[in-house]
Amino acid sequence: MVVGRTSPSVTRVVVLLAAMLLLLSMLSPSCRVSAARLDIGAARRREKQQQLHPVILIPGAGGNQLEARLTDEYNPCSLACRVWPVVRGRGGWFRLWFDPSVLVAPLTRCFAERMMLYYDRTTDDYNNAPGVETRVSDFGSTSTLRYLDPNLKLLTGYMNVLATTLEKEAGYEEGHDLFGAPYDFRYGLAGPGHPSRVGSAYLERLRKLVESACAANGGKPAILVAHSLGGLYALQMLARSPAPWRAAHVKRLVTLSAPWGGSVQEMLTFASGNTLGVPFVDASIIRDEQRTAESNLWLLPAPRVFGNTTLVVSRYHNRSYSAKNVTQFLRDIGFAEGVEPYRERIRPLVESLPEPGVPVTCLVGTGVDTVESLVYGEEGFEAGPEEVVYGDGDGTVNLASLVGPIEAWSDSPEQVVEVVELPKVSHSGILKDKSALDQILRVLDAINLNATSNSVYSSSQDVLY
Ligand SMILES: *[C@@H]1O[C@H](CO)[C@@H](O)[C@H](O)[C@H]1NC(C)=O
Ligand SMILES: *[C@@H]1O[C@H](CO)[C@@H](O)[C@H](O)[C@H]1NC(C)=O
Ligand SMILES: *[C@@H]1O[C@H](CO)[C@@H](O)[C@H](O)[C@H]1NC(C)=O
Ligand SMILES: CC(=O)N[C@H]1CO[C@H](CO)[C@@H](O)[C@@H]1O
Repeated sequence: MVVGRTSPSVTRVVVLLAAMLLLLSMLSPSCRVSAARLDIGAARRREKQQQLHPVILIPGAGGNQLEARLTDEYNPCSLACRVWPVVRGRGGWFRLWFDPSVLVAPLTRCFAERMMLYYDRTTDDYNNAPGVETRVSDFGSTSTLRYLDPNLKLLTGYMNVLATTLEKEAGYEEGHDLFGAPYDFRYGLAGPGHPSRVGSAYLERLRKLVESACAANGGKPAILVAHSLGGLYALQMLARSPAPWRAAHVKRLVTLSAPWGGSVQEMLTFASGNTLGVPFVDASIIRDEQRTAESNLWLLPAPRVFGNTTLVVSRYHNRSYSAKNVTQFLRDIGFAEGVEPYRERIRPLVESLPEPGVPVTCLVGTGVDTVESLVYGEEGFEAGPEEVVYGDGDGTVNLASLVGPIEAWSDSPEQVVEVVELPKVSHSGILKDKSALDQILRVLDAINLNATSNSVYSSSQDVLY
């Protein structure tokens, strides 16, 4: 364990820092794929005797792009928010996430009020802010997954390195056997008996995409490659589909950094907001927005993984909180509105982790300092943590959450689970790290070349460059 100062990162705000770093590094050579690699891809494509199993990429939270449109019902908090953005597309649509203007102080508030979700008790479901319509564009394509901002193609974005590697080194082709399944990452899913209009519609859309990808590729079942929150969605889609459907349509689920049991860092997000130390962004504004996202409740540490372990201490309240005390924690940080949806919708959802019912490969980064517990002082939660204790994980998700829950699946004889640990690979670094990309190519090759593998657990120390 390492004791130190507050460390960065929240899945959703991760992109803020990424944007800044990318802006700074725009002039330096990017991860261009070399000419030699291009030749391998071309040769593979020529030699392609048979069709490949189609691949569907499912991004993590911050890797999705959202568009918004404002209607007459919209009640802006300021004049700036009434007129911003000045330039809007056909039908009034503009980019809501990710848009770098969020870094400009007066506009952070516009961003936050448009991003906020509202829990409606009467319908027991989440909605957008009044007067704000949102949409996920280019569903089915990997285009929005590849660039932070599609208008700035100079930026090597979220899943671009991965998608490009699949094209250049495994012979995949966009729109033919390579697809993307973006979603509105603010919404989540709920336990049995509770509606999730937006989340459930996404699962249905994903199912249809899987079916059409199979149909377009000679009936070959698809390989789902999902990052972070995308892994939780993919798992729920599979678990909520009939076994014959899974067998016919999905060959394997490959997850990258999936937070199966949530992460302690989410408690920091709820208590203090998390701007990753990016200047100009007001943490309290971002925090209030982050609290309303149902997906953030979903990512709070799950009791079945974290048990009684003390995760947060508040000296002001003279209390300590484990994953079993999340409702008390939400009250004490001043977010009582979150208690009911958490207790009714999220708790039952995270109580158990269903088996996917298709073979799974889980790639996880380890050995990166990850928030393990937080101590808040006499000043209370507003003042930020006095002490942050770090433990093992991928920098965002704790090791216990990355591997613990899926180990239970290995007890089931029909469930094939392969866990690959990637030392020193961070939560989002897994999308670019060579050792991770090599593992993904290995899995795809094994399937496409019809090789068999009996390994149930492997460690990839040997493939680290
Ligand atoms: C958690 O607390 C309960 C009751 O306080 C106790 O019975 C149980 O043994 C504890 N579990 C662990 C893992 O410490
Ligand atoms: C904090 O709680 C402990 C045990 O519950 C108690 O002994 C102590 O007096 C409390 N301190 C304050 C300041 O309330
Ligand atoms: C946390 O949960 C445990 C077990 O349910 C309980 O004994 C304890 O009083 C709770 N603590 C707080 C601060 O709510
Ligand atoms: C690992 C794998 O996919 N093996 C398959 C190879 O092809 C034969 C015949 O089509 C299948 O029966 C195997 O399952």
